[in-house]
Amino acid sequence: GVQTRSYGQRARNAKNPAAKTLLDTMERKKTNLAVSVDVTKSEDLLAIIDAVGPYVCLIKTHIDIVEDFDSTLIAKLQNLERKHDFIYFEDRKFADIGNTVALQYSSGVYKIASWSHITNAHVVPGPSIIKGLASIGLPLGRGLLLLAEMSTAGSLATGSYTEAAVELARQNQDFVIGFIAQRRMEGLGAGPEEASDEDFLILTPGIGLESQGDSMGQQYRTPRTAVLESGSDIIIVGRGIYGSDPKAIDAISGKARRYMEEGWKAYVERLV
Ligand code: 5IU
Repeated sequence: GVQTRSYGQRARNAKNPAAKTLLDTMERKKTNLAVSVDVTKSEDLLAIIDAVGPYVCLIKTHIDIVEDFDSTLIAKLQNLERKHDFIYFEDRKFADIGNTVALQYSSGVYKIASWSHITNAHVVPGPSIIKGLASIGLPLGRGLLLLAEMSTAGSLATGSYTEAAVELARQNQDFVIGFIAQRRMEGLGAGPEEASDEDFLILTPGIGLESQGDSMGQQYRTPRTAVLESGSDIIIVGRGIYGSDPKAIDAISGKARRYMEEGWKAYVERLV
């Protein structure tokens, strides 16, 4: 297993405001669960977030799949954020040159930087993508995750590509707060004996208790495998929670609670 300091200790050392808020929220609510809500109707999006809100530290969105999006949706999302005490992660996976991603992040229909505390980026373009996003996000206190690995079968983000993502993060520790990855990569800080104050969050999608994967290359591992064996800090769960019926709100709450309990139990075990 991989050991780390507690979320609360790490919150106290965090310099980026989004990372600090996230870690504080995890410690306060005792949850390392993020729910990924990939639904196309704003009514379903809001109902699912309201149902899982008590059990999560983070809600992951794909705002561009909402068919009936209008700007009032953002205010409704923010009301749920206040009601349930979590923050947002728009899973935008930016991948263009610095100037373009700065515009995509700040402008257009979605104005992601104005409401999403955290977003993410591919490292294919190199350091310029971080520079572009930081020009918008840093003044707003936002945080960035780099895609170091993916959960899909045959992912090309492995080996030296993953190592390059870690290197880019180290060079931009004010804005880059962590990674989307399947494990805590070798040599990253946050260990109990760690002298340096380097600390990156590991957020892991591809988590499911009942299914091994889907027909389009997704691969699932359990919360326990991710958190205890692989050193992940936050489990990201989508269809494992809302999958069978996005209208079955009681079942969705129940499943969120179960994933929260599994994720937290694995975290507590890793601390000792
Ligand atoms: N997602 C992955 N794997 C990855 C990355 C992102 O599944 O490597 I990077 C996203 C895609 C989807 C969510 O929005 O996380 C997982 O949803 P399910 O739990 O429904 O498979």
